Amino acid sequence: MSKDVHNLKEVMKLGFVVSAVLIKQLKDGFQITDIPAFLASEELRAAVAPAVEGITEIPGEIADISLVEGMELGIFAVNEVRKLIL
Ligand SMILES: [Ca+2]
Ligand SMILES: [Ca+2]
Repeated sequence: MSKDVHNLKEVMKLGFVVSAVLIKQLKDGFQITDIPAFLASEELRAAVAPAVEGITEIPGEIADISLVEGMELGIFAVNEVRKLIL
């Protein structure tokens, strides 16, 4: 059975969550309190564990990525970017 891309997706998700939390905190400029607020972010905390778990399988996932999986990741990325912008 071919590997899926869920570990890759979870790492991408973490990247998008980090961006979203940073944007939220830095929208009104940088204050020192942004750092603890960033670290305390529930959304960020929820995204870290799945991203770290199985991270070593990502090269294998990338190596046997299928067309459908590529499209799935593309759609996922577009949706996440849209969330960042809107
Ligand atoms: Ca994972
Ligand atoms: Ca701020």
